[in-house]
Amino acid sequence: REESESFNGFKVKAVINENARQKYLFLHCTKNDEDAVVLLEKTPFDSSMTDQILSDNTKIRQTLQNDIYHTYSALLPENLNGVKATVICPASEKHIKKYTEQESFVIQETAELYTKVTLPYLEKHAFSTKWVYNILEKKKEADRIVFENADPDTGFILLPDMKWDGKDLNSLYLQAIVHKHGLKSVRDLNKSHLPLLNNILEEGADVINQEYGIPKSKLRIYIHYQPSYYHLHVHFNHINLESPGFDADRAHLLVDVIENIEMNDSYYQDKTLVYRVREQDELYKLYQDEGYFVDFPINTSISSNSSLTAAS
Ligand code: M7G
Repeated sequence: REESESFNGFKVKAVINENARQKYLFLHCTKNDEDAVVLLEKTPFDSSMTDQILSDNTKIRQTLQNDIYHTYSALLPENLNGVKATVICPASEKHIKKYTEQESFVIQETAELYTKVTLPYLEKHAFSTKWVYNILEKKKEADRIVFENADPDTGFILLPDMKWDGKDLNSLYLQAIVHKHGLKSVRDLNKSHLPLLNNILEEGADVINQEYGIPKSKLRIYIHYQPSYYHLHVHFNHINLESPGFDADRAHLLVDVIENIEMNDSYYQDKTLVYRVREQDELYKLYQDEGYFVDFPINTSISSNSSLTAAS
């Protein structure tokens, strides 16, 4: 749906995250007394448009000249000067926290800790997966579906991720969302899901090659643990995309997941899984209550005479 609207009516309450290198700004706002999260991100250059970028339509103003060195501030024409804006409204407290910069901690989640702490948490506190069911039931984003295998057990829908502008192939980002209900995360996977996982890997990669001309050797295909949304989905990125989501403390490559399960049916039920939580995450608080961080006090200084204390 392309409609001309504006940000009239949005009031900024706080800057919750910003990054000059990655060129994004996340804001906590209100609109009509409802909380909103607004994510602003400069879009990549379109390298097929260099003729237009370096043309009369781009206005430049010199800021420095020294010998052969010249710098300018440049104003590109509107169609080449994009900012992607994502709005979450009404946003819950949890959404605001999700996008707020904060300290991270590593958790080594044993099978026991999963059952005792994590599972009760995600059954109670996880984000709603309404948007996922809207896609699976074709109520939303139906026109964006790139591929569907409609089998209820081994099928999935492949479509562009909300994070992708749909244009720049170097930042290609698609999601494969499984049709099967009840698979929360990698923790639930075993040999019975291999046909599903292999379909996603093979059919997903084939379709991306056909539709976008990007071969499997250029794709990073992975599952998050912990995910934000506990309905199994697989991330497909162009290998050139730098995204915080593929860090070692979150991303599990789909080929590894498949091979681990092939070797051991209960691999993901038995394995200690390592991941990052952030200080405002409910899960972090629950692990704190569990005494998980007791051996590694976070805010206490080592010793008042220690040089480490002075340096930190
Ligand atoms: P995740 O691993 O559960 O959590 O991935 P993360 O968001 O913390 O990475 C969910 C993925 O689904 C993310 O890459 C989101 O950008 C994407 N996503 C989230 N929503 C709400 C939507 C949506 O409404 N539509 C689409 N197409 N993608 C979404």
